[in-house]
Amino acid sequence: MLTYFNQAHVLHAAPYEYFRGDKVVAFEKPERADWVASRLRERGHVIHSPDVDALQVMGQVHSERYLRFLFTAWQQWTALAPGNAELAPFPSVWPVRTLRDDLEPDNFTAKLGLYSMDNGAPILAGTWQAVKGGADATHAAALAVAHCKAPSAFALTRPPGHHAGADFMGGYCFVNNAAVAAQTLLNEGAQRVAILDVDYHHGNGTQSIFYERSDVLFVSIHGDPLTEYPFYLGHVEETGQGEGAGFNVNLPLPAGASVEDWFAALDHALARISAYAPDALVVSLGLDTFAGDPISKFALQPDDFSILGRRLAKTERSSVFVFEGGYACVHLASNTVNVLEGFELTLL
Ligand code: OKP
Ligand code: ZN
Repeated sequence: MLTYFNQAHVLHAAPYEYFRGDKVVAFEKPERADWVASRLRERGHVIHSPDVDALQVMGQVHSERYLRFLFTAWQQWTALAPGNAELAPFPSVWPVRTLRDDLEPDNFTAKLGLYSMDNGAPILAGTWQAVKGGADATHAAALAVAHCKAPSAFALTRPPGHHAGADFMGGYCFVNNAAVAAQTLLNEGAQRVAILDVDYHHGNGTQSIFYERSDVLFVSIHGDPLTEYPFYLGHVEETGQGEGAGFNVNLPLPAGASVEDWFAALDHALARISAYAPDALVVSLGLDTFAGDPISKFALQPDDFSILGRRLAKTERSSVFVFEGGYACVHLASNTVNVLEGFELTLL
């Protein structure tokens, strides 16, 4: 599959994350994307570097103050104290209910908390470049599909994006690449775009960005937020608001759900997408539904990823695949390629 690879991704490499009360080696690491890139090359897929600038589209799905903060955060942080370049600033205070989020404080830690949903997205020296490169790769993939250079394209990038909202980072995510892809397709003439999020974790950022819009249908299959990250969004009754009423579909499954139940949810998702009759499809392609994923609890096997690709192809929509989660080092690359090849071979 035509792939746009964000080579700047290596510039964002968190040394550790907080997990079950402990500091552990980060699950979301540069090798993830490199493994997938090598596997794609081995299998003869063409990999391009993005040669476009996504900044304008990023501004359509994120707030200006948030993007300005992301762009300047490392510089603000290192200007504060001489040793700061050796440290990763994690947020430690958040404006939850009753606290004001309309005013941007002067204090750096306060700003960091204002723009974060959790402590899972540390700002590092190269974070902006990595994240901007990811948005560029996604923009390029969406442009290629919009301009009919290919029926489908893959944005191979990290860190992932689907937890990032218009105004906040979190859950490893900074810029919502799926939203960038959908907005690009609309800008290029699509009337309606569907986003299918198959990552194990609910795409709260994507849902919230499009919650009051009818030009983007968001459909997600994920672990029940009552027990699974991101916890505070992703329930069945969240169906959209205002203009967007009826254009948000959550299909949560209990942690430990069977493969059969997962594919039943997929059928339901695809039926909803089909009824919407979108001009294009964006797939938030998380591979953490794999049985061997270290932080997730679904049970898909390698062959199931080929089946997923085949079922997606049956929708016969121009499709942009955006890489999201997936943390099982040994199988991540082959599972990803199984989806993409399952899709392409069915189209042929
Ligand atoms: C990202 B994606 C905070 C991080 C807690 C977050 C999981 C994010 C998954 N310490 N874990 O949807 O695969
Ligand atoms: Zn995930």
